[in-house]
Parts: sequence; C-alpha cells; structure tokens
Amino acid sequence: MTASGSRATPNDNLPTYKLVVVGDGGVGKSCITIQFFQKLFVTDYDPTIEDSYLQHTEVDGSYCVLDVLDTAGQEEYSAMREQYMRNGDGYMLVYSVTDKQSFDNIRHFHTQILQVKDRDTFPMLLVANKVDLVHARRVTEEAGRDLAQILGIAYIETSAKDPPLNVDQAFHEVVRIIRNQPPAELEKSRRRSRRRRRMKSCVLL
Ligand SMILES: Nc1nc2c(ncn2[C@@H]2O[C@H](COP(=O)(O)OP(=O)(O)O)[C@@H](O)[C@H]2O)c(=O)[nH]1
Ligand SMILES: [Mg+2]
Repeated sequence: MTASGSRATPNDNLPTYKLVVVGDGGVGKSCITIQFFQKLFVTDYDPTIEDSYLQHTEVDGSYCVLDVLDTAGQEEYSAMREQYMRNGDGYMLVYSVTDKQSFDNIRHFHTQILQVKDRDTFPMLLVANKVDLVHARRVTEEAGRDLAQILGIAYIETSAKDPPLNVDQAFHEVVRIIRNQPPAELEKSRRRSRRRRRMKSCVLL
C-alpha cells in the first residue's frame, strides 16, 4: 500500500465490507476515495496508482470497517484488482457527467462484475461525479437515473471537489445496499469467493 486513510486495527471485531471503485480513467475515482478517507481534494493524483484504504465508519448507528480499492488502469493485469473484483462485497460504478464515453462504458463494468460474481444482481451504486462542473455537463441527471433503473441499481450525484457533495453519502449508501441484501446472499458470495480462491491455489500447486 502506498497511501492510507486512517487505518483500522486488525483485531477489530466489526463487520468488514470490501468496496471496489471502478470506472474509466479520469472520472474521479481517486478523488472520491481520497475525499472520503482524507477529507481533501487532490488535483494531480497519479492515474496509474491503484491502492486500498481501510477505515472505521459509522453508518446508520452501526460501526463497520470499510476496505476500499481505488482501481486504476483497467487494461493491464493487476493481481490486487483481480482479487478485489472477485471478493468485493459492493461496487461503486463511477462516471463523470462531463464525459459521455465514461457514462457509456458503465454497462461494461456492470456486466463484468456480474460475470465475475456469477450472479444476476449484486450490490452496486451508480455514481455520477463532477456535478460541480455545471457548464461542462454532458450527461443529464435524467439519463443517469434511467441507466440506474435499467441496471436495477441505485444512483447518486457527487462532487469530490471542495466543498464535497454526497461523497460520504455514496460510501454509506453502498454499505446500506450490502447490509440490505438478504443475509444468505452475502454469505453465499463470500463462500463462493473462498471456494474460487481454494480452487485457484489448487491449480497453482
Ligand atoms: N471539478 C471536479 N474535478 C474533479 C472531480 N473529481 C475529480 N476531478 C478531477 O478529475 C481529474 C481526475 O481525477 P482522478 O480522481 O485522478 O480520476 P481517476 O482516474 O478516476 O482516479 C483530476 O484532475 C481531478 O482533480 C470533481 O468532482 N469535480
Ligand atoms: Mg485514480
């Protein structure tokens, strides 16, 4: 790890939720993540850095540990990303409202996650970022909400720029979506991930 939020101690007896932040390069994945963990807006974060962050968070009166991967460079292989993609409990699908292509590519991330998870639905949140850039906006709120409805997931508009808009809310919402899925689903997907890991290590041996 090359960067960190406020670290949670490893012996915490709290539920840990693994969140994965995906989306095209430049949409603000790192800014959203760093705004949430470090409460600051960075303008020149290295686009090739992929990193994970741990933090205690209180959502609706219950504490949990959030373990978040800020993904980068979708094209080339990354062992850390592959593992997180498989083991994620919830996903943030981020696009920039100033970049229509990043919006069009959301379906690809959605499909990829369902394939990896071998599920018809999975906890995901559609995040429309950079809404502070009103004049450069190319994707309307209506288009965003329509897509979310088609995909069957929730929608939120964010700005990672100071003062941030809905950044904490976005992370909290993913936790709610994870918590609200039928308990059997969370356990099933964790069992499936463990089984896959075992099978993979067998193949490697
Ligand atoms: N105005 C504005 N700029 C943003 C916002 N989020 C990110 N940016 C800028 O967009 C660029 C890419 O952000 P970054 O987080 O590195 O994108 P990533 O490749 O998805 O991780 C940077 O110049 C950021 O400063 C936002 O909400 N509003
Ligand atoms: Mg980044």
